[in-house]
Amino acid sequence: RIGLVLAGLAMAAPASAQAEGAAPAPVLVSADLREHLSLDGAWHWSVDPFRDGVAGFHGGPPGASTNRWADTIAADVEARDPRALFEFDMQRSPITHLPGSWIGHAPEMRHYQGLVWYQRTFDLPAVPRGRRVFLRFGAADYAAAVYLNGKEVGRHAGGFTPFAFDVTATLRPGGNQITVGVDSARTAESVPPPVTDWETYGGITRPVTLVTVPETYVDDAWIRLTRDGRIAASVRLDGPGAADMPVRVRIAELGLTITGRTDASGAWEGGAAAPPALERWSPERPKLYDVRVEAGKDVLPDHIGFRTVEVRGQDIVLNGEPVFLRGISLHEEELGADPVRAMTPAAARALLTEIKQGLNGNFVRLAHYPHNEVMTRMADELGLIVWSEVPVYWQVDWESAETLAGARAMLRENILRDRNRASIMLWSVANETPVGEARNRFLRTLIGDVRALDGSRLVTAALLSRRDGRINTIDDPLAGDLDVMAVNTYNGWYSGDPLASLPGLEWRTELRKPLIFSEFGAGALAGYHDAAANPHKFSEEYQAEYYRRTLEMAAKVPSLRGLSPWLLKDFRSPRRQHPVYQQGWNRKGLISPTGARKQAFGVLAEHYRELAERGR
Ligand code: GCB
Repeated sequence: RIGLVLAGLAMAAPASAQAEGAAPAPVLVSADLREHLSLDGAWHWSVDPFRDGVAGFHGGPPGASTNRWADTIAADVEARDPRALFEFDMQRSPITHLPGSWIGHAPEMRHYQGLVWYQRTFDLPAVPRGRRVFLRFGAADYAAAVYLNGKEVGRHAGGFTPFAFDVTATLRPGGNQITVGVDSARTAESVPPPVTDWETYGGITRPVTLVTVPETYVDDAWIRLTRDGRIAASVRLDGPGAADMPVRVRIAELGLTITGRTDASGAWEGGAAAPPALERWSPERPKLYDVRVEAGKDVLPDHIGFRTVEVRGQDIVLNGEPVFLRGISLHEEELGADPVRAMTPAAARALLTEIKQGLNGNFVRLAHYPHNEVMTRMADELGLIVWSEVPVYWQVDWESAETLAGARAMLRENILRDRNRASIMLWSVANETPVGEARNRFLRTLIGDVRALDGSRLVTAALLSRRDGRINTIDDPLAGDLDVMAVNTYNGWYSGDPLASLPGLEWRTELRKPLIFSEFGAGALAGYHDAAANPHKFSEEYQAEYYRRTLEMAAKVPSLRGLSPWLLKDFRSPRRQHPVYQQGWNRKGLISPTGARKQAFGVLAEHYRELAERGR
């Protein structure tokens, strides 16, 4: 299957592979703030369930009549030869608006998993000498093969991280044609695996842009406040002049300029004492500074907050003060009756404002994969601490080198994309994975990667616990490798415990570390009420009482330093097909798909108001 081929090819070493040459995949950090041409908007699309556009019926290359990416316009050929055979015609295929999952393109696409072709044309003047142009995708779910003017420019696997290809030499002055094959099929080797508890949202779900930079440019820049009070900069240039080039980091508002020179590989590490006037980023005052990284002809602008994060004993410490994380989990799904995972700044603002102002929260768990970059930028701006994770979820193939390579690539792409976001405090490497030797090895490799890429933040993972009567025990050996322990717990929902018994449950662990309840929750269909003393599951009353009792239980756990219940908004999940209560949605949201608040919303908001008043 080509899904395998696409995923296999792209996953082999780096998740992004240039078709020609072995140049490392560009990071293009903060590409969203660079000069770019948006390729969002109208694209043709064509479904290809048997993947005829990538292989002929005996294998081998596709025939001319089925090859959607060739630089041919069916209408032009037909004008010359009216009998020419085409079994597709991208230019006359239906049009949709990207970004957004294909589940919204047409009713018959609702449950489609497989290959879909996209194509559009655009005009461009000649690329000026001394400039480079990258074709960048915010994300395509799951595997993508990208063709420009009939030539393959690269592939990528993994549905939630950005990728870019240098297309300077492939662009032509005037008309250009871009074709993308996106295959949502997941295999036993993919991350996440085929079975999850959320909608796959196949397609091009994040912006497509042409980003223009000078020939030698700042590919990666990481500017942060260290725990010993320095503003540190790690910069990597790319291009013919990258070696031994002067670099400058300027923060005008602080009157700070840090200068240095790259080494032979184009890298530079520098720093300076943080000026006394530096105002630290916090949820209460999410101060961001305009930062410019300058090298040669390139100026990379960014908006960056400065703060420190650490663990002391059982405390999570932000800017030297213990903090309690008053949070909630969130999927990347916009409000509305028919979401297509088209996250805009406005949609992100609406969701995060519900957490910040509605729930009195200071924390969000962005589950279960890297979210759209507009989300982490918005968290920076609004002042919400973020848990960011990769979709190593439930049961992936722990023994597979390909799976591990894919997970590492995603983790790396996520961290490199977002290391400058002050809001992110925790990188999580896994969710509810079954304990075992191969799994422990796999996750320890990821933990090592996080520490190598970003030692300034905390590492966590959402674990499972063991239950024996009233006692819940956290004895997952992985907990010892984490800075912050986290567990998902559903006593009273998936178990038959009477709600009144929940406050009597106890938690045990041998480790002295901060603990977060990274999930707990109960389903409720908004508007379904049951006034009985012992309300029915799926009623708003059951959910509200479940929250009251679970929060009572949580208040007695001495090492608890944060909560991110499951979750803010109902979300689509193909696993949830109860015809009355679910209808294809996981109903554990505190708000309905269209934003109606359920009773439990008020319970959590009140709890968080009290915690905030007590300074927790
Ligand atoms: C979990 C998973 C989450 C599910 C949730 C549920 O533990 O981490 O992805 O959606 O439970 O609703 O069962």
